[in-house]
Amino acid sequence: MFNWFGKKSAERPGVVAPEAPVAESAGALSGLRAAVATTGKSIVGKIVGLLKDSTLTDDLIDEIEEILIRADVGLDTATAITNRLRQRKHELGNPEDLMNFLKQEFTQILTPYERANQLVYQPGVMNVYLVVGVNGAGKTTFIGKLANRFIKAGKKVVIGAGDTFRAAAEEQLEVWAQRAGASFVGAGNTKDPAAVIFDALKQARDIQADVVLLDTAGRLQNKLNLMEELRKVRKVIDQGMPEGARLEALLVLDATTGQNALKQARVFQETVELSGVVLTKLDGSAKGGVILTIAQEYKLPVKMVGVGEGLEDLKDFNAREFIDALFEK
Ligand SMILES: Nc1nc2c(ncn2[C@@H]2O[C@H](COP(=O)(O)OP(=O)(O)O)[C@@H](O)[C@H]2O)c(=O)[nH]1
Ligand SMILES: [Mg+2]
Repeated sequence: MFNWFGKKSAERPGVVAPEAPVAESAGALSGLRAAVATTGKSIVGKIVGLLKDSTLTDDLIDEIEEILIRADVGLDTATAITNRLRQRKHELGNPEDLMNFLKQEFTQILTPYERANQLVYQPGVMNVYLVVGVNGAGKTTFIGKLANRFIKAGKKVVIGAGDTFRAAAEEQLEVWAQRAGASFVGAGNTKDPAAVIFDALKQARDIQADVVLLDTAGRLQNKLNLMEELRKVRKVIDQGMPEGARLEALLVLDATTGQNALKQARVFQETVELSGVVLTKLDGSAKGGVILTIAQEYKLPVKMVGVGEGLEDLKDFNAREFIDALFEK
């Protein structure tokens, strides 16, 4: 396992920068809320429906477990919750008590990650964000959205097209860079992602960029190649970051593929020390329960969520807001 926060970074992050990348707009809150609504219906709505005119029996608890699993709360997490529910079923006579119990359970799972939920940006140094994840998860789109955010906050942004596997991937990223107004470093003639990332970091040093966003390819079919590639990338980043620069490695996960994506995520976790997760396509996904699994079983904070395909469709994750939205009637 590599230490992604490497020797060049001043200290391990975790402290949220006083200067957040962008002030939250009023729309941000409703964005997360709207995106979580489908998951809320698929968990809380269904459970309330179950309980309407009956008491909490073991059969009902089994059904609750199934509902949780279907919403992509992982098996271990769902079982742990329902085991505790079995122990306390006599105290939880009505739907409201049960909702409070679930709310408490979810809060307990997410609270330890509350401080880590925010993407760290440290003013005055170069902030490098390496973006990893399987193909189609939404890496390139996320980079475009994040670039847009930082640019709007007045930051100088360089984007490096480290996905050299598909030519179309580079073009797509360049379009996003143009839309956001970020500097773009493409692959040119090379097929070597490490070389592109080397160039991007050089460009970032030359123009004294505040932010460097590095895209990567996510071909899991060849796990060894992928790991080898990421190791090389890691080495180049370490060499290319100026003194004091800080690095975050963000895993992009597709909320609609839930548990499957998570299994694949292990590969990245084995290779890179991840600082957090970006959960994309939460809009319309009924599987937002995966956020609980990410915390409980992967010990990772969700930092941001994608709630659509547009430039502005990126929201900061906030555990309290997420839980409130889940339980909203
Ligand atoms: N609805 C929705 N679609 C998204 C979101 N993020 C990405 N996508 C779509 O998912 C597809 C794959 O995204 P892309 O960024 O190319 O994935 P990559 O292969 O990981 O770089 C594209 O069609 C995106 O428009 C999101 O938050 N919501
Ligand atoms: Mg891509």
